[in-house]
Amino acid sequence: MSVTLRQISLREIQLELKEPFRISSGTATTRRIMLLELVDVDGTRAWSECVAGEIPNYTPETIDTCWLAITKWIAPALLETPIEHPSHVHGKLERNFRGHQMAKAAVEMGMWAVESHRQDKSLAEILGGTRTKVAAGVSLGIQDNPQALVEKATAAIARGYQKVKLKIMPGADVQFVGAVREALGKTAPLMADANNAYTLADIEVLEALDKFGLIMIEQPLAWDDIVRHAELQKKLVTPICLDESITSIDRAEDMLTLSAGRIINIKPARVGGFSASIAIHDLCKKNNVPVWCGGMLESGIGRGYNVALASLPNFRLPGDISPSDRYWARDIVTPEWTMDTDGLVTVPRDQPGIGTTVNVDLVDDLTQRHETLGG
Ligand code: OSB
Ligand code: MG
Repeated sequence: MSVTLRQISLREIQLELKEPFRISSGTATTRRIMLLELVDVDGTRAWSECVAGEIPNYTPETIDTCWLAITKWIAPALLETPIEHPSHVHGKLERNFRGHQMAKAAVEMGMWAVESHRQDKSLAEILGGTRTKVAAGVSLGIQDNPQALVEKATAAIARGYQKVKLKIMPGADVQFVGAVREALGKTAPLMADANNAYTLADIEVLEALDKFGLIMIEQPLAWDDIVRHAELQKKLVTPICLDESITSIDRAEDMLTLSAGRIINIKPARVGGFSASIAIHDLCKKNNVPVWCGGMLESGIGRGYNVALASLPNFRLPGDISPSDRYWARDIVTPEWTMDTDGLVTVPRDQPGIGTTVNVDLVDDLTQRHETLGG
């Protein structure tokens, strides 16, 4: 059964976060989110989300570069072109077209959702996902002082989150993580994420963090580095988890070859979509390296894609898949994403696509710009 896209509509909505989210490279307050609506020649439709931020502080992409890449290159390459299966989209988009993974992923993942509707099977099922529930963690932004972070982390554990990720940067690291470890005790499931804030010259700080028994330290060094992470991993007991550096299956292979990390955070958008995510998942599974699903402060649409992906068997650690009310006063889907008191999010396995319904009227109200490609 092949898919042929007839139309791709792009919109930008703005959605205000309940509280600012600060990482070492910048602060998000109102998210500018690109949503896509894909329509195939038979009229099957699916919504998808492009997760790129407003400024290029995570990867080089932004919502504006994605808008350009989709309208100028990606949509023209796919519209009216029969595609045998969504797993073929990634290869087609990689050929002679460098980078722009988040832009490519927004369309590729949308095509998986179209396929899921065409087959009337859940997205989780067509991806090969086996779980009925996925474990959720929370990612806590950098706070003004250690006590504020302790309060947030304590509340997160009480709420049921199975993992608490503490964002760190120079000046908000050892004291902050130490205070949380002290308050929550030795067994609390804590990790830290530096978003590239350190270099090998900061070894003393990194060795101090190594003493806290963290599940992992995420992306301490440069966003595109593998080699120095390998050097650092030799000096740390704590597993390094790579996020920004893993942009493809090749980079995942490099990490394994060089022992540059022991865990991968898979964000499907960062690697160009679901096919690349599944390839990295399978490679890691074969090498007994756990993966988990990262987040990009998604709306309920992007969250549906993450939940489906996290249902694959080697997603063995809790994902950054918090419920809708962690981020938004009101999400753009009904029902919103919820988490039970054991920190589990239910995978919608009895309906196709993202597994929840888009509030189109609300999306219309929030829309700042709109462009339709194809007929
Ligand atoms: O490094 O994982 C990251 C958000 C924006 C950019 C980078 C990151 C994050 C998060 C958010 O940690 C996690 C979430 O969506 O809850
Ligand atoms: Mg990260």
